[in-house]
Amino acid sequence: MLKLTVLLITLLVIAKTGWTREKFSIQVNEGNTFGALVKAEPFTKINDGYYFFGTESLNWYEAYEKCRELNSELVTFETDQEFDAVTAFLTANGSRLTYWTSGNDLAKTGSHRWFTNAQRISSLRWARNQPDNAGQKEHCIHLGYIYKDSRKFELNDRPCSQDPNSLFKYICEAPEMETISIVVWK
Ligand SMILES: *[C@@H]1O[C@H](CO)[C@@H](O)[C@H](O)[C@H]1NC(C)=O
Ligand SMILES: [Ca+2]
Ligand SMILES: [Ca+2]
Repeated sequence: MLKLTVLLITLLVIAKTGWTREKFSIQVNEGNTFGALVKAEPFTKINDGYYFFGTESLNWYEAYEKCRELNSELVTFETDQEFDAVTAFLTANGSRLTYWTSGNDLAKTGSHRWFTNAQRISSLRWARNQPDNAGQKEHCIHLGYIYKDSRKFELNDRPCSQDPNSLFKYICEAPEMETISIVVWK
């Protein structure tokens, strides 16, 4: 009983006086605030993003699973600048292949969205007359040289699966980074 009373008083005193300073403070910031060296393999850094270029030809679902195995998702182009940077990288590397993105209108036909963030696709990088949902079967979005006379990478909708002519390479995008700083009193 006495022990308990002493403990209670001690606790009360501590609570009243309190500690005037926290031992440490934590701060979380978007991005790689201090430009720390980051080991990103197998991802390639392009501007602020990290991308993996899958070399197997797969349907959209298989491609998504491959990205999830790498703790990433199929690429989302939040801006056309990001699209231009990634396709410039491919062009510089001599690629004219076709690659899946996260874009689709599986939830509601005609409402094309990036699957990773549910944002409507407002890109100006569609190939001409696309998306056209040809044969009412095209619900997943890829990039490539869409027509014989295409001169650059553009977006197009194709069947997500069940189509031997819609097996594409894929681009995975790593999650964004945060910097956590811990400040302590010496
Ligand atoms: C870049 O080109 C090299 C050599 O052709 C090839 O091995 C590599 O897979 C290419 N990378 C991409 C992302 O296309
Ligand atoms: Ca992105
Ligand atoms: Ca199409």
